[in-house]
Amino acid sequence: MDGSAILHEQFLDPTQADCAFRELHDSNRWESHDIIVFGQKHREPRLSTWHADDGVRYTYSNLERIPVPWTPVLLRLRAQCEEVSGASFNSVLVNLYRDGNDGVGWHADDERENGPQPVIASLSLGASRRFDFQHRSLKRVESVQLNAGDLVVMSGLSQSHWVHRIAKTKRQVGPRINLTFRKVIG
Ligand SMILES: O=C(O)CCC(=O)C(=O)O
Ligand SMILES: [Mn+2]
Repeated sequence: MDGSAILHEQFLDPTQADCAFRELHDSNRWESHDIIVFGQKHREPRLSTWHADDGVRYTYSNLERIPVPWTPVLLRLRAQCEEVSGASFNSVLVNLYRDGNDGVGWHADDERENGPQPVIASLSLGASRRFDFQHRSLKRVESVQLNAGDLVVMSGLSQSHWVHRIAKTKRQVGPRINLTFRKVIG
């Protein structure tokens, strides 16, 4: 891949992944938001929260996210992701895909606030879902199954040359949480 996406399978062992999932699932104050895609307003098909250091702002799909405070579990996961990636992160978007009707369409994390070649650490908890990448010009698609505890670290040109998605699925799937740690610039 021109741009890099490195998969660390079972970055969290099953017990750690399960604890983090349950803690976030039960105690996070999940928010539901409207986004604007191709000029049309939609309810985002997932719940989420945005956590950031002081003064960090982030807007995607015309939605400006208001940060809520970090929690101990999020700070612990941030430190672990910083250690393995060698990057530093000032924010995390936490997403809850309640079932197969939730997903996120083709997009790249290429908003100005992410900077030109962002390092993004994406940690999966809960149910397994398929993560697809599509090359913007070659249209080639590559897919990987993300299981609880798996970490994908995207860097380099991965956001400028590729888009990615979590497709909705008719399969019976339980809830999945994904955390994308980012370094947002003001
Ligand atoms: O849920 C995932 O694995 C990806 C989420 C994502 O791409 C995003 O929130 O920008
Ligand atoms: Mn993304």
